[in-house]
Amino acid sequence: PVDFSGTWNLVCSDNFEGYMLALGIDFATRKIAKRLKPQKVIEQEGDSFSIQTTSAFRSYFVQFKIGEEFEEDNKGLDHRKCKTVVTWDNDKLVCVQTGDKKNRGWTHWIEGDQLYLELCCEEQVCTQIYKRA
Ligand code: RET
Repeated sequence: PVDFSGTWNLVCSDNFEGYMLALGIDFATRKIAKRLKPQKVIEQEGDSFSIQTTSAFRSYFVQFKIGEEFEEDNKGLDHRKCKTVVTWDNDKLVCVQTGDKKNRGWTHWIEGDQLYLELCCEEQVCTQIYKRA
């Protein structure tokens, strides 16, 4: 089975700007955020996860159990509350964030020594690649 646990550093990001625009993130925040190289610290214990995304500017923390819906606050991002659920699709972690925004969610998977993150909101898809610290 896959283990996402560890510390991961962003190495590349495609269309984060489009994703942030779809979320309605303001201009000033987008200008700062697009230059950031966030670090992810993932703790996985069975089907329990905590994911800390840290940057010099702002950070985001989320905690969940596979298959258990929770209320996500998206604090520090767009602050829109979502009913969120994360499930396994084979070895991919698939998150659906139901709320005001259509087609909102993300998928995490590992290929080789790289962690992939695809972020979706409305018509926008952002793809990020992280490497182990
Ligand atoms: C930052 C900086 C401030 C503006 C925005 C950010 C985006 C954070 C995102 C976090 C995604 C977290 C996920 C967790 C699970 O893996 C970097 C905090 C918009 C998109 C997908």
